[in-house]
Amino acid sequence: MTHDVLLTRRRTLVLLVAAAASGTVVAATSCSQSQSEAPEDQGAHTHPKAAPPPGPQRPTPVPPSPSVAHFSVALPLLSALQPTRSDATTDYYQMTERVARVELLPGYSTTAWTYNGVFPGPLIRAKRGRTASVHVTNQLTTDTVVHLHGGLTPPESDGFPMDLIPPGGERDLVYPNTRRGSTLWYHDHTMDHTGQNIYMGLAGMYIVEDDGEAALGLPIGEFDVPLVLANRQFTQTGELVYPDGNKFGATGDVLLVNGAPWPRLEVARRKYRFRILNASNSDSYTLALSDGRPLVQIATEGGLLPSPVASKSLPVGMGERIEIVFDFASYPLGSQIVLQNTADPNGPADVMRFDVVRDSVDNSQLPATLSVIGPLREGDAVRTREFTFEETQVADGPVYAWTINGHTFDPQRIDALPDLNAVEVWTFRNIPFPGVPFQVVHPIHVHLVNFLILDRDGQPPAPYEAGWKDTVVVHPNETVRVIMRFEDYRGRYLIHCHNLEHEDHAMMARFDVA
Ligand SMILES: [Cu+2]
Repeated sequence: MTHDVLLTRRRTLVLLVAAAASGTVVAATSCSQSQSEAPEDQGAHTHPKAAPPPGPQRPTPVPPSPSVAHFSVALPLLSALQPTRSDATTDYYQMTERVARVELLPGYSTTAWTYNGVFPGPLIRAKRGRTASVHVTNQLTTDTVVHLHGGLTPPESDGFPMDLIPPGGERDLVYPNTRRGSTLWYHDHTMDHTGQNIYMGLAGMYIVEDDGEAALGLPIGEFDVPLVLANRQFTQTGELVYPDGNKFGATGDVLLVNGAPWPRLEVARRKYRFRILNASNSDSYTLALSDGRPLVQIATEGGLLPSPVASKSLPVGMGERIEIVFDFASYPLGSQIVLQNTADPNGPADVMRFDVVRDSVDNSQLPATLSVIGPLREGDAVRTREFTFEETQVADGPVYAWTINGHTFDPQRIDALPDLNAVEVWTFRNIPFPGVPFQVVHPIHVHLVNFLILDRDGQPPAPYEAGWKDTVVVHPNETVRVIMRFEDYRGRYLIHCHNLEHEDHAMMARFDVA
């Protein structure tokens, strides 16, 4: 498919969907006062080609998913994908995108679009300083694109939305892994279809292991546990329900952790490291423990914080990763601690449960100093740029669309052109809908770089977000300033909202490193 064809399709989609925007927004106000990204809009099963009736529309309720007893399923542990071969510099991996029947809800078989037949995709444990070369074969009947989220990646492997792997196609993706240890993820990034492709299963965690980090003595092996959070909606027969045409965001009433609903993990009385990824399309979470004890965060998207930060609750927006170390040593055997989401407007909601079942020797450490965040000062910046994120009328018609600086995405248009090695300050502003209480957050993801938050509405970032990041949640009416250096690669990259349905409805912009 050519760029022009895609562009035409994109414009058509924007026009058709945006035509419903004002009615949909008004409808949303009547049923949600929340600032969460979960408007009661799941009923938008209507195909975007169907013209909506004028005026406010009541969203059609979606039937609930099959019920599952919470904590009845053991947490699936993600096994690491083994390289098919290795040489002096590179580890080679094979990934096949294919349809698979997977058991997500106990007793149900679900059709998923997978990497290598598993949901989420296989865990890749890469090594800092060693290249990972991933050979992707697309056996699906739809185009795909693979993006390594958080990677310092050359442009030809970064997964620009037009770099399609067609059905039957193959592509080699090269990830140099030169940046320090961190928890990344790979996921689909196909023009207009990222939301559906990820919802159907095309996402997985990617850890960059770092010898420097290993020297700290943090929990390793079975005590270093990836947790991939993603909510989904299911039919009564257990199939995934993707709300095609819903530009506000695909949500769901089942929270999966590593592909299992509200699971439980049996733990020993010792320290664990948990790497938490919010892979949900459109929902942010605020994590807290049921007994009120603080969570100790050690890392953001770009690796370790300067020192551990204890917080009663920790937000994790779409696309973001946080890492925590939690010590179960002080709990008696038999204790059960629930990890909750307190961002749920209906009250604390379950995420998963930790069951303390055994004693264990613990030789791991949680050092008071974890890392040095390289200085990057506002005075180093050679340029500032502003990006506004809003649903607004686009220039070429009486329609509303998700926009950045008033524009929908055009892959041919370069919206920013930083120089290689330049330091810049970028300002992100979330401009709310005028005159309605219903508002949304925009988690803003910048490809290629890691950035530091300078301030939120003029205030310094909270300690738990004072580290290297690649995605930052910008709340309604909020202004967030970030600073970063454009290193290593010239070429074509992206900045976009990581509400996947905002992204698919054109809330993206291209920047090139000159
Ligand atoms: Cu957004």
